[in-house]
Amino acid sequence: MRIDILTLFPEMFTSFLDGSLIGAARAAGLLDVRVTNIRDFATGVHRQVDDRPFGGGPGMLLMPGPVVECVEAVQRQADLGHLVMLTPGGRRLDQSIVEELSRQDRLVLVCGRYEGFDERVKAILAPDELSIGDYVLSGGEVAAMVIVDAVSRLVPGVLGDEESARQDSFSGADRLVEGPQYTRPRQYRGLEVPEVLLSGDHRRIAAWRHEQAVDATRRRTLQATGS
Ligand code: 6GU
Repeated sequence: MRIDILTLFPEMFTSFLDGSLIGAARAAGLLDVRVTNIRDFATGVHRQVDDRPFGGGPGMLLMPGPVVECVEAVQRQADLGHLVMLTPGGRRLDQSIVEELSRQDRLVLVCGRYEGFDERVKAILAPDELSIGDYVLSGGEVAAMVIVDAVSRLVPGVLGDEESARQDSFSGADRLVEGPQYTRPRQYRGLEVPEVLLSGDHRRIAAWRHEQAVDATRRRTLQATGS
C-alpha cells in the first residue's frame, strides 16, 4: 500500500515512520509512505500558506492554492488514491472505517493546521473528511499518524501474525472489546490468574473469553451512555 501524507510539519513524522512496526513494514516493502510539505507549493517570496478569514473571526485559514496544488502534484505521481482530509468536523474514525481504508491501494492524507481549510478546497477535491474524535487537536498530523498506524496493522504481512489483528478489540462481526488477559507469574501481589486459563481446556477457555469480552463491551457501552 502507498500512503502519502501532506503536511506543513513533515518533521513531525520522522520518528513515527522510522519506528518499529511501520519502519519494519516500510523496510520490507509492504508500505510505501511518503511525506510532502504543503509549503513547497506556496508562491511568492514569503511562501505564505495561511491568511485571515474573510468576514473576520479568530485565527488563520489555510489558503486554497498551496493545498490544492500539492494534492494534485502528489496525485500525478501515481494513481489518484483515496483522498482523506483530516478535520475535526469529518466522519468519526472507527475500526470499520479503518478496514475500509485498508482495502485501498493508495491513500492521500491531507493534514490541516490553523483554524482549518478554505471551503473551496473541499469543493474542488471532494475529499473523504475524517476526524479521530470529538475534541480539538492543533492540527491533523496526530490524526494522520493514528490512521497510518491503525491501517498499517491490517495490511497483509505487516503484523506477521494475521490472527492477532482478527482477535483485536472492535474486529470481527460482533465488534467486541477484548476481555482481561494474563501472563506469568501465576500470582502477583496476591492476585491469581483465573483458574480456567490454566486448565488446558480450550473450549472452556474460549467460552470464558467470549463471556468476558461481552461483559467488557457491555460495561463500556453503559459508561459511554452515562447510565
Ligand atoms: Cl482530524 N483534526 C483536528 N485539528 N482536530 C481533531 C481531528 C482532526 N480529529 C479530532 N480532533
